[in-house]
Amino acid sequence: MKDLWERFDEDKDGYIVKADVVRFFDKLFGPNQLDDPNALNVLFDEFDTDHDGKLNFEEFLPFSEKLFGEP
Ligand SMILES: [Ca+2]
Ligand SMILES: [Ca+2]
Repeated sequence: MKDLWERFDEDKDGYIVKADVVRFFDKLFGPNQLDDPNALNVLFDEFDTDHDGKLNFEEFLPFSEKLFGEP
């Protein structure tokens, strides 16, 4: 899981921002898979429980569970 976190947080600032998620998906699935920015916003806001616009590791865990179905 820490592994996955590090792949998302490529700039290693300790937070996942939307740009990190977009970059990760581009790498995984090819560019422009997230062509609906609203879908990303909805997904992101659902897990950004303190609404600071970024995901810390605690918020990232349920997020990755939803995406990849693993704890
Ligand atoms: Ca980051
Ligand atoms: Ca947050």
